[in-house]
Amino acid sequence: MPKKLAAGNWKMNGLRQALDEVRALHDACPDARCDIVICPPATLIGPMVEVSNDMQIEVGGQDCHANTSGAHTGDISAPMLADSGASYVILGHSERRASYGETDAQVRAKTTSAWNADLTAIVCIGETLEQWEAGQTLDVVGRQLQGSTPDGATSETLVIAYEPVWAIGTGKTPTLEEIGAVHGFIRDALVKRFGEEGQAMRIVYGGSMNPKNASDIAGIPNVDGGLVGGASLKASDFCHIVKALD
Ligand code: G2H
Repeated sequence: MPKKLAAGNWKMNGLRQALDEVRALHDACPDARCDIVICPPATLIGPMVEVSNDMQIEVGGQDCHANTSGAHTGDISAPMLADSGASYVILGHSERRASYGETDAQVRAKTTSAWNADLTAIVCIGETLEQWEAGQTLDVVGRQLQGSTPDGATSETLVIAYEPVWAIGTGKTPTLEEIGAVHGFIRDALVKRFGEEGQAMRIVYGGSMNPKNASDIAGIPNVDGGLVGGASLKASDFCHIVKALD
């Protein structure tokens, strides 16, 4: 079974003072057995790497450009993230797909760029409420999975995050059975495409994961961790989730 991953997605939250939460997280969960990564805003990546240097906490970006450099005002490349000390990057989050029209092909190109910079890509996929209600979840997830991930993925370079869009920041989640069915479907697709390596790839759940539901979600087969937004901002809440995944 893959080692579980607790990934915090701080989104556009956090000034320097928020680094205290990283120290508090370390103090609260010093011996975590799962992998921990926090993806703060780009402005905090360097400072967070310094703070977490002696801790078992890795740092990631929330997006990268597909190119390594060039005239792309406001963007950050994968080598820049790596140069700041990041080791992961979230790609294709539904907020970026919705706000910036990111397509599967773009996410796939960004993933290749991330790999070239030795970053592990956390590629997000998930259906909207409309698609969920229309019973299209597996179609959408299967299409996004295929379209957003390049060939040659390994368990070291790729993490899949299943995030139903309607569960993000809403407090709503699918039932445990529903999450299990989608993760099982993703596992089958990964094994079909990547062989044995697909068995070892981590499939994490995201969408209103919190200290109350973390243990139940962590116990579902093929759930190898969580991508946690709001509940990763407070060390005490995130530590609860880390412990549930341990
Ligand atoms: C989903 C998740 C983090 P939240 O976006 O990726 O956010 O846990 O706040 O629903």
